[in-house]
Amino acid sequence: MTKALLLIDIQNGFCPGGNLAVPDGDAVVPVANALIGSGYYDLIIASQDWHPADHGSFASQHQGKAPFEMGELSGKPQMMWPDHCVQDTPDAAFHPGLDTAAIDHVQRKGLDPSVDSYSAFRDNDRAALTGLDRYLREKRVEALDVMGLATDYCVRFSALDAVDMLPGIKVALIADGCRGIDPAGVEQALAEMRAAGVEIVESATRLA
Ligand code: VGL
Ligand code: ZN
Repeated sequence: MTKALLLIDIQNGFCPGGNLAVPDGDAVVPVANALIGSGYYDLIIASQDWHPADHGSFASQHQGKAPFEMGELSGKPQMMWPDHCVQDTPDAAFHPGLDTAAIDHVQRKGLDPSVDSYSAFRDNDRAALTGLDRYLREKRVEALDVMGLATDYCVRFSALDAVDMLPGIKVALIADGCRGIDPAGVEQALAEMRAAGVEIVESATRLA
């Protein structure tokens, strides 16, 4: 069975010191490295939030808006984020402790300034695909483990899209390999993923 690990947005921007730091975000790095080193996976894939400097999810692009307020983007409700993960800046780079040499495929997302893209598979309008679903089909992936940052945003939407867009693939969440922005959001995200058929597991089950 072809098994893949999908590492979501393990970037400086989402780790302590980053522009959109997730509490304890860098704690996922040793979990990712242990899973990579275990030999359990046939493929290691990493997504990378990769925004232009004028991305419409940034509060800085909206008159009178502050980060973490709701606003609008292209006529739809949108969380206003601090400027983060701007292309070719250190904030967008993978965490320096991550074993990036082991990554087989990088999927960038969030390039279109007019729409956000929490999922590594498609934008928040579910219109433009990134191509990751096609890549996983081409590689005949049968089991996909998802982990990274942030549980309540990009991890959640990526895992839900994997179930939706890749029927027949077993999708699991590596719970100890994730950290979230908002505790209530994390609880809701876990419930949604579980309800959608995502198996919630600990990394130890892959390291045995
Ligand atoms: C993310 C908010 C904005 C994430 C990305 O990686 O979870 N969250 N951009
Ligand atoms: Zn972003």
